[in-house]
Amino acid sequence: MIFELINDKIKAGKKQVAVLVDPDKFSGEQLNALQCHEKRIDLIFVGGSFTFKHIGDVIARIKEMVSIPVILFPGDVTQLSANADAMLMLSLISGRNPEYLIGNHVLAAPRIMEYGLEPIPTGYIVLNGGKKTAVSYISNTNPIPSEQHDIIVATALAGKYLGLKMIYLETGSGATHTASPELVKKVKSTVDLPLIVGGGIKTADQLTSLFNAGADIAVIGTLFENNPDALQNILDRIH
Ligand code: 1GP
Repeated sequence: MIFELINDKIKAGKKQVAVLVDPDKFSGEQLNALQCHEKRIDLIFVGGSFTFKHIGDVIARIKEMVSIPVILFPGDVTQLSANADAMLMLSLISGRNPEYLIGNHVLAAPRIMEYGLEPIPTGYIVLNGGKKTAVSYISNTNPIPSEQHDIIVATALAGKYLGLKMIYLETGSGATHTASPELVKKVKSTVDLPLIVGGGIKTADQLTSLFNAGADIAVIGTLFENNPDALQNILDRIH
């Protein structure tokens, strides 16, 4: 079970790096980099707010070459595949759009069961990361202003009380800034759930300060997409 694996690493005090693959932009260079750093990448997330390529084919290509767990990070019900090891069952709890709180989940549920996928219930909290991102536009939701710490912490806490198993703090793909370490610390100390942080991470320093503040999993997407080799430097620094 992938959730158990994630939790065991957290209990052992290990911070985890997740690399985000957008199926539309997947390349041979990315595959090489995943192979090259296989031992130092903990998870591969696959998906995005807006993709059209066949997600199952991309996952099959990855799984042929690397044994890192692949977790679906689906933007909608078209992004499901039995080839993945698990999926983030995302509730977009920062938003007020019922389609992203229950509508898509109803459509997806029979296929999740048929595929035998492990769903990991995750509270997805989108923060204002400095510019309008695809996730806000496509989901038709407003991000929470990132300085509104009390609202963000309360949202994460509500997610915990609703039974969600992980919290994902997101400033959006390609964000100009990440969630602040101060905010990460507040969320983690109030809501003791596995905490994923993503959006705008470009340097080892950012990664380290998010980890030190309490993030358990940091997601790197755009940097890996634009320059797969950049991963080397970051992984060297943090390991
Ligand atoms: C986006 O959190 C991820 O959903 C990763 O963001 O693309 O900015 O790394 P970046």
